[in-house]
Amino acid sequence: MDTPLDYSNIKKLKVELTRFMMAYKFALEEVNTKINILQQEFQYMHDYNPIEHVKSRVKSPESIMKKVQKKDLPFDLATIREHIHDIAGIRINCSFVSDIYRIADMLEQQKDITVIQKKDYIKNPKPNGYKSLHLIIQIPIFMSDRVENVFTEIQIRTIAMDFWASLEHKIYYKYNKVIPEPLQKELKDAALSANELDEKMERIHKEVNKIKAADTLDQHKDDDQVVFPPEILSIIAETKDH
Ligand code: 0O2
Repeated sequence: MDTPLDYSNIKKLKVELTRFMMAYKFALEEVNTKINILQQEFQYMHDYNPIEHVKSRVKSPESIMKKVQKKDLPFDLATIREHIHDIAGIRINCSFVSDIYRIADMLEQQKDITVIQKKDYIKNPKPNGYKSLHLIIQIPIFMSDRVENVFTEIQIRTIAMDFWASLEHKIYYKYNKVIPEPLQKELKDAALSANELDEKMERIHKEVNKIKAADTLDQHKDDDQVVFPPEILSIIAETKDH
C-alpha cells in the first residue's frame, strides 16, 4: 500500500528549494549591479566602455542534477551549495584582451567579493583551443533572517573567444561529447585564427589611442595661457590609453 503523502513536508521542501534557487538569483542581481556601475563609471571617467555584452543565468534544476551525478555527490542542498560553484553564472564579453584583466581586477578589488578560484585559460588555453578567464567568487546576500555567501562563476572573454566557445559548445553536444578528429583540428585552427584576430584588434586599438593622446596634447601645444605640469599631461595620456 502506498504511504500517504505528507503535505506539510512537501510544502517545507518547496519553500527550501525556492529559497535555495532565490539566493543564486540575488547573487546574480548583486554582481550585475556591480558590473553596471563599473561600466557607467568607466564610461564617464574614461569616455570608453570596456564591456560589450553581459549575460547571466541560474543553472536549471536538470543541469544541477546532472552535475550532482557527474561529481558523484549525495543529493542534499547543503552539499550542492558547497560543491557546485556555477549555479549562478555570468559571462562578460569584452572587445579586447586587456579589458578582460582590467574588469577582473576591478571586481577582485571589491571588498565584499571573495575570489575562491581563478582559472586563466587565456594564458593557459585548453588543449582544444578554449580561452576565457574564469573566476569563482563568493558574494554575501542579506536575507530577512541570515546572510548567505553565494558562489558565483564569472567567465570573462573577448567577443572572438565567445564566438568560438559557443560554436564548440554546440558541436560538443551535437556529437555527444566526442567530436570527430577532423572537426577537432578545424576547431583548433579556428581558435588560433580567433586569437590572431584578438591580437590584431588590440594592436590597432593601442595605435588609435596613441594617436588620440597625441592629438589631445597637440590641441594644447599653442595654448600659452595654460601650461600643463607633467603629471597632468601623463593623466591626459593615460585617460586616452583605452
Ligand atoms: P555548461 O554547459 O557551459 O554549463 P566544474 O565542472 O565547473 O566544477 P571544471 O569543468 O573544471 O569544473 O570548470 P571549468 O574548466 O572552469 O569550466 C567551467 C565552464 O567553462 C564550463 O561549464 C563551460 O561553460 C566553460 N568551458 C570550459 N571548458 C570549455 C570548453 O572546452 N569549451 C567550451 N565551449 N566551454 C568550456 P560546464 O558546466 O562544463 O558546461
